[in-house]
Amino acid sequence: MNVRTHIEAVYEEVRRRNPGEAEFHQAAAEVLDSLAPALDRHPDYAENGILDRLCEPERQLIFRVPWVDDQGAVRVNRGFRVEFSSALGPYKGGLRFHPSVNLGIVKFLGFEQIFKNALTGMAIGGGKGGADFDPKGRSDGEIMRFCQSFMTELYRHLGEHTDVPAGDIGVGGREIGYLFGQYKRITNRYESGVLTGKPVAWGGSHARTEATGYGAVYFAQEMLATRGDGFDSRRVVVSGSGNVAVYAVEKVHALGGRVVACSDSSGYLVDQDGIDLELLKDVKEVRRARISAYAEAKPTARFTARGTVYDVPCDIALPCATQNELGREDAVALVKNGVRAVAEGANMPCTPEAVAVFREAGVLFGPGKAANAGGVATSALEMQQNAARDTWSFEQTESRLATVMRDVHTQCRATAEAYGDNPDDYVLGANVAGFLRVAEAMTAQGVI
Ligand code: NDP
Ligand code: 2IT
Repeated sequence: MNVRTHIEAVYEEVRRRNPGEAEFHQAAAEVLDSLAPALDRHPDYAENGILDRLCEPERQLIFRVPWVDDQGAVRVNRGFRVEFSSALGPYKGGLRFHPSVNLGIVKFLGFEQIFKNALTGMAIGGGKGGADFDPKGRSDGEIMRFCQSFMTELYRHLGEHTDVPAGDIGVGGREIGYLFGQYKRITNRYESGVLTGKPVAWGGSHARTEATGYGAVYFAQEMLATRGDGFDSRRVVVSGSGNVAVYAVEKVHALGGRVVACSDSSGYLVDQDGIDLELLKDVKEVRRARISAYAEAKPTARFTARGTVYDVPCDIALPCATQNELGREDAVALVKNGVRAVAEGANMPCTPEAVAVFREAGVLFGPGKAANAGGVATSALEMQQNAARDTWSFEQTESRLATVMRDVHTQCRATAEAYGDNPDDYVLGANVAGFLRVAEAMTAQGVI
C-alpha cells in the first residue's frame, strides 16, 4: 500500500464523514501530514486500519441541557462528549463552556487529546466535551443549575475507569465542584477520580491549577536551552488571561522574564513594567472582570480594544487563549520583531499558515499537544492520588510535572531526529511519538 495515498484517503474520508467541521479537519490534517515516515516503518499499521479507526471517535454524545435562569426563564443548551480513544486508558480531557462550542470543535480537541495524552507517557485515553453555554455574566446560581443539568445526563457515561473530564475554557474549580456534587448525588458514590481539577481541599491535586501554564513555560525553557537561551530578562507576550495564561505569567516571572502584554476577547493590555500578577489575578480570578479593569487600576498599563497582542514586540510568545487566534500576519509581525520561540499554551492557537512562517524563519515552535501537556499530565497525577487516597505536597507534584515536561521535550526531539532530519521539528516529533504509542496499543488490543 502506498503510504501517502493511504493517508490522503483517510483524510478525504474525515472530510466526507464530518462535513463542515473545519477545526476537526484542520487538526486531523496536521497530524496526518506528519505520519508518512511512521507508516513507512510500520506497514502493519495501515493494514490494521489504525488511522481509519483513530479518526473515527469510539463514541459521540450530544444531549439537551435545559436549565432555568435567575428570571425564571427556561434556557436550553447543547451538551457534548466525544469519547475518542480508550487505547491507553479511560477517556480523558476537559469540558469547554463557550458559545462557540460545536461538534467539530469538540472533535478537534478530542483528537488532539489522544496524542497529547499519549506523549505524557501516562495511562490516559483521549476525549473532550462541553456545551455552547456562555458563562459570562451568569450568577453562581445559574452556573450551578447549568452544571447540575449537564451532569444529570453525562453521569451515566462517566467513571474513574471509563471517562474522566476536567476543565477547559469556561470550566474551572467552581464548575468542577458543582459537576462533582451532582455526580455524587445521582450515583451515591464519592468517586474522587471521576473528575480532575477539583479544589485541593477535597480531592484535588496541588499544582493542577498552575500546571498547564507552568508546563508551557517549562517546555519553552527546554526549547530555548537547546540554543543556550532562556527566559532571563526576556520580554514575553501571553495571549488570554484565563487559567493557562495567568500561570504562564507567574512562571515566566519566576524564571526572570518579563510579561509585557496579555489579552482577553475584548482586547489587549500592555504594561512595560511587567504584568502585575496579583492585580491580574484579582481582576480575572476574584472579580471575574474584563482585562480593561487592570488598566483602570494601574496607570502604567494601556488597554487597546483593536489590533492584536502580537503587535507588541517580544522575544517569546505564548498563545494561551483559543484556536486559530494567531494567523499568518501575526506570525509575520512576531518574526519581524525578533521572536525566538513560540509555545502553544492553548490548543491549536496558531493557524497552519502561521506555523509555516515560524518554520521558515527558524523560530522554535512548540505545538500545543506537547507544550500544554502539563495540565492533563497533572490531572493524571490527581487520578493517581485519588486512587491511592493520598495527597502529595505542592513541591512533589510540581517536580513530577517538571519531569514530565522535560521527558515530553526529549521525546519530541529524539523522534523528530529518528523520523525526520531536524530535531527542532517539534510538530513532527510530537505527532509521531504520540501516534506510535497509541498505534502499538491499538495493534495489541485487536480490531475494536
Ligand atoms: P479560560 O476560560 O480560563 O480562559 C480563556 C481565555 O482565552 C480568556 O482570557 C478568554 O477571554 C480567552 N478566549 C477564549 N475564547 C476566546 C475567543 N474565542 N476569542 C478571544 N479570546 C478568547 O480557559 P483556559 O485558560 O483553561 O484555556 C485556554 C486555552 O488553553 C484553551 O485553548 C484550552 O483548550 C487550552 N488548554 C487548557 C488546559 C487547562 O488545563 N485549563 C490544558 C491544556 C490546554 P474572554 O474571557 O474574554 O472570553
Ligand atoms: O486541553 C487539555 O489538555 C485540557 N483542557 C486538560 C484536560 C484534563 O483532563 O486535564
